[in-house]
Amino acid sequence: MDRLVNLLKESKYVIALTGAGISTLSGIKDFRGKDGLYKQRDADKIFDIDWFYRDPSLYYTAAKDFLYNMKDVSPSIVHLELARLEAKGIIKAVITQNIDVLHQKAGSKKVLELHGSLGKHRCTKCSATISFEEVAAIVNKDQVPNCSRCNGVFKPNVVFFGESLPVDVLSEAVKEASKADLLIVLGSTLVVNPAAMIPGYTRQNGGKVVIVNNMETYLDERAALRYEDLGEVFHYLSENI
Ligand code: CNA
Repeated sequence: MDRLVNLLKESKYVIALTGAGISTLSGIKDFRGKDGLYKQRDADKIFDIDWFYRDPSLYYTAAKDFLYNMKDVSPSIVHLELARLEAKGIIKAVITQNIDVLHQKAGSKKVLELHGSLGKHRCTKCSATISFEEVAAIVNKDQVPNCSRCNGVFKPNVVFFGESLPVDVLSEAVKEASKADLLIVLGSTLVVNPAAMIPGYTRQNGGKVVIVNNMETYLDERAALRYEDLGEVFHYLSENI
């Protein structure tokens, strides 16, 4: 891991690309990991936009215990270390596929949320907005949050499968990854596009990619360094950089 420490110290522009794996250390299930959500039946429907419009209770029921208990969830050592490395000037930005707002909770300043976040919910009919806390209170009573003005259903500001990514966030992420001389991919299977293509922009411009993930990814053979265990790597970094 000293090689990683040296690489982080030598690099001029380090970007992190994070996935659901880093939040398993905070107790939030990922999708494809060993205890991931995809082990459940019909899990692929939970974040599917057609299913959401057909039956929003499918999403809210599944997400209740896993995402709407967020006020009790603390950032993991990975979130905290990324914020510390940003404050030290080593990391320039975090590009995340996560929707759980834990990077901001940990103190990261520059966070690009490719798939949106649960911070806000918007009425699908009249576009009224409502806070996470208000929605969580309703969802935790096993109800679907509906708009008090028009009775439309509230949808989180999250990119569901079948929806496009916010263009401005994606283009900024591409710009940051292209500038990076080192991109560290953390806790992602790199199968969801276009996020999975982000490391390509770094490599295309001569930058290196490091992967920390306990399952294979399509980029493993092209990574400068590869590690399995996020907890182990970030404990080491916390003591050595
Ligand atoms: P994924 O496909 O579930 O991959 C996560 C990876 O992390 C898996 O390979 C795991 O094995 C690995 N992993 C888990 N814990 C560790 C650990 N301690 N050390 C090393 N590796 C570990 O998730 P992706 O992020 O690649 O997929 C993108 C989806 C997941 C995005 O659309 C997200 O919005 C979505 N998602 C987000 C959250 C969240 O915000 N916390 C939770 C679940 C899903």
